[in-house]
Amino acid sequence: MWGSGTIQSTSGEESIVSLSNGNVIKVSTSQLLPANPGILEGVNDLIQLSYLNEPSVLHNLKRRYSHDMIYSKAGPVLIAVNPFKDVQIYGKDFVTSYREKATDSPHVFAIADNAYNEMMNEFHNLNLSCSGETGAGKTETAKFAMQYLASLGGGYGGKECKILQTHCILEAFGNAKTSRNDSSSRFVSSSSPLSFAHCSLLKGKLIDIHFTALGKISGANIQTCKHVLLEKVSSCHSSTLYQVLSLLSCIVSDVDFFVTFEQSRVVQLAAGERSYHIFYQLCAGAPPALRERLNLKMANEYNYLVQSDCLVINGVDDGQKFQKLKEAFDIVQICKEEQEQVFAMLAAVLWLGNISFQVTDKENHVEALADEALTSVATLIGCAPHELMQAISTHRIQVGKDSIAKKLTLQQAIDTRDALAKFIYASLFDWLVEQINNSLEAGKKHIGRSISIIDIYGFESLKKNSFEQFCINYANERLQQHFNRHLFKLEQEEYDLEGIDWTKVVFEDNQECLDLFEKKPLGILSLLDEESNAPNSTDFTLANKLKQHLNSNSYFKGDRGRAFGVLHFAGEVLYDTNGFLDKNRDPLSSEVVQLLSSCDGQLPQLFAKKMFNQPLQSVTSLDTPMQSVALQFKGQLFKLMHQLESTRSHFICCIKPNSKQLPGTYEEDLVLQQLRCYGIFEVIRISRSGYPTRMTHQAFTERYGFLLSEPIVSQDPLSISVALLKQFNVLPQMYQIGYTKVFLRTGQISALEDRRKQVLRGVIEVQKYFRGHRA
Ligand code: AD9
Ligand code: MG
Repeated sequence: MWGSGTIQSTSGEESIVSLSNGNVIKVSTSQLLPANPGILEGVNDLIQLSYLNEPSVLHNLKRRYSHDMIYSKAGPVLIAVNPFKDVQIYGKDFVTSYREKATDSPHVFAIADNAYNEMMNEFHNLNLSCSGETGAGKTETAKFAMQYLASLGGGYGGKECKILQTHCILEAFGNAKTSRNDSSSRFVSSSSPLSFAHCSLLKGKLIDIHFTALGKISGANIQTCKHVLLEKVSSCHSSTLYQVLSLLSCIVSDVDFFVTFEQSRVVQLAAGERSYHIFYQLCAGAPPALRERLNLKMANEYNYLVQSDCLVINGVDDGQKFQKLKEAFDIVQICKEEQEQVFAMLAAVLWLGNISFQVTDKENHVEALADEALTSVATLIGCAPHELMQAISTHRIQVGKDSIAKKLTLQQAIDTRDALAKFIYASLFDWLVEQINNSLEAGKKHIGRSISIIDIYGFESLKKNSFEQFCINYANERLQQHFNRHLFKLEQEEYDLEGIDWTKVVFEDNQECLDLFEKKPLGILSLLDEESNAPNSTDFTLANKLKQHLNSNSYFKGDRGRAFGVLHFAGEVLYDTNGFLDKNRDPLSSEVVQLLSSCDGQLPQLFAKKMFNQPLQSVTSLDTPMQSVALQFKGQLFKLMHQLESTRSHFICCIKPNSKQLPGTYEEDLVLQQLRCYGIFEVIRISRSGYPTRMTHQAFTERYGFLLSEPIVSQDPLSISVALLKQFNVLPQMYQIGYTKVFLRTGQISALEDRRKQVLRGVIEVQKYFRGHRA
C-alpha cells in the first residue's frame, strides 16, 4: 500500500523519501505519485482533486471517514462508506437543511432531493440504484432515501408511514443473518416471472414510490427481482408435473405467478448463518394463546433452525422485533385473521422440518412417521394427516387410464418434504408483497411520476462458487454495463450529438464478457441449457462442453475437472459445475401442490391455485423442453434492465470499509478493490474532463433569463444563454454551448443559483413592503 512523504533528493532512477512517520526510505522514482496540496484534504467531490491517483482517492475517503463524513461524491455518483455505527446525520434537521439547500455536503438526502426536484421539474421517472457488495449498506442507504422522499411527499393519509413500515415486514421475511452481514437481504417473491420453477434466488428489490402532480406521495409498489434457484427435487417427478400442468393449461388461461429467492435457506443453513428473521421472531415473540393455537415451540426445537448452531444475533431482540412486525402488519392493513394465517404457515414450515421417515422395505422406500410433527403440519395447513403423509412419501404415476401411488426413497421423500416447505414460504412471501402493494396503492391512480429505489445485490466471489454465484455475478455484469452505458457512453454520445469538443475518454466495456454468457448458440447459458436437456449429461460433461467451445474466449478460463473460470469486470471467479444441471432444471412435485389445493386453509389453497395458474407456453407439450432456470433468470434480468433504461438513473455506490462489520476501521486494500470494481476512477476521470451540468437553452433562459440586465436583440434561447454567461463572467473554459443545451463545468451553476435567489428575495421584500404600505 501507499504512505505519504516528502522527497528529499532524487538521483537518476531513485529517490530518498522521508515518510510522515519519520522513516527515511529509498524508492524507485517511477513508483512515486504526487500528493494533493493540504487545501484539498478531504474534499467533498473527488473530481476536485488536482492529482487524481488511487492513493489520493483512498486517502481522501479515509480522511472523511475518520470524521464521520461517510458520503462523498465522485462526479455524479454518490459514494457511501458504511460507518457500522449510528451516525447522527439523518434527523429532521438534516432533512430540512437538504430541502432548503442550506448545505452542499454530499448525502443520500441530497441525491434523493435532486431526484425529487428533477421528477417535479422535468416530469421524469427516476431511479436511485444502490450497488455494492454484501454488507456494504445498500439496504440501509435505500431506507434513508425512502425516509427522505417520504418526508417530502408525505401528508396524504399517512402513506409515507406505511411505506416505511414495509421495510420491517420485508426485512423480517426476506433478510437473514449470513456470515458477512447480520441482516443480509436474501429476498424472495415476484409478480410475473416466466416459469413455474418454484424457487428462485433473489437479492434485489425495486420500490417504486409514485407521486401526484403536486409532489405528494400517491402510492408505492414493491417489485422483487427474482432470480432463480435450485433445489434438489428428484427429476422423476417432472413428467407427472408436465402432465398435470399441460392438462390444466387447457382449462386455465390467464396467469400470474411466483418465483422466489434463496429458498434453500428455509431448509438448509450454512454453519453460523440463520434462516429468515421471521422464524426466530415468531418463536421468541408469540404470546401464549397464539403459541397454543399453533402448537409453537422455541426455535431450538426445530430441525430447520438448529442445524447451523446459530439461533441469535448479538444485540438483536427477536421477541421485540415480533411486536414491531405486528404493528407494521396493522399499519399496512393486514387484518388479525390474515396475520394468524401467516403465522400458521410459518409454524407449518417449521414443523415440516421435524417430520421424519422410516424405511419400509429393502429398496429403501419410506413412509412418514405419524408423530406430533406430522399432525401439527396437517392441522396448520388444514388437511388430514394421512393425506400429508401420502403426498410426501409417494408419487403417482400414470398406468394406462389409472394412476398408482409409488413409494419414494428416503432422499426423494426428504426432498419432497423440503420442497413443500420452500414452496409454502415462497408463496407466503409473494402473497405478503401483494397485500402490501394493494395496501399502498389503494384507491390511488398512478399518474406517471415515480422514483424507483433499487437495492441490488452485489458481486459475490466466495471460496466455492456455484450456480447461485454464477447467476448473481451474471446479473452484476449486466448491471455494470448499465452503469457504464449510462455514465460513459450516454455522456459521450450526448457531447457528440451537441457538437461539443470533447476529448474522448477511453473506458472499459464489459460487452465481451456478457457475450460469453449470452451468445447463441455458443455462450455459457445456451450451452448450459443444451446440456440440461441432454440425456445422460453430468456436471463433468457440462464442464467439458464449455471448455470445448469456449476455451479460445479470453474471458473464459478452462480449469481442471469440473470447474471453469470467468473473467468478470470485478475479477476472476472460479465456478464449480457441481449441481449446475440439477439446479438449472428445477422441477416441483405435483403431489404437494395438489395436496395444498385440497387443504381447508385459505392460504394453502391460494398458493396452489397460483401455482396452477401459470403461463404454460413452455410446458404445453411433453416434447418441448421446459425453459431452464438460467434462461428465465436472463429474461427477468432483461426486463429489469429495460425498466432501468427507460428511467433516469442516479447511482449510489456503497463501500464496505472492513469485513468485520466494525466501526472506525478502514482497510485500504478492501476499499481500493471495491472502488476499482465499480469503475469509480473512470467515473472521476470522465467527470473531470466533462461538463456535468447541462440544461436546454430553453430551460436555462426560463430559469435565469430575467436576470439579464440589458435586453438583447435576438430573443432565441441560445442567444439569451450566451448573453447570460457573458453577463455573469463565466470563463470560456468553464462552459460550452451545444446546439440545444448549455454545458457547464462543475460548480458553475451554483453562482447563477445564488444570484437568482438574491434577486428573488429582493422581489419578495419589495412585495412585502408594498403590501405593508397598502395596509
Ligand atoms: V446484502 O447484499 O443485503 O447482504 P447490504 O444491503 O448492502 O447487504 P445493509 O444495508 O444490510 O447491507 O448494511 C449492513 C449493516 O451495515 C447494517 O445492518 C448496519 O448495521 C450497517 N450500516 C449500513 N449503512 C449504514 C448507515 N448509513 N449508518 C449506520 C449502517 N449503519
Ligand atoms: Mg441488503
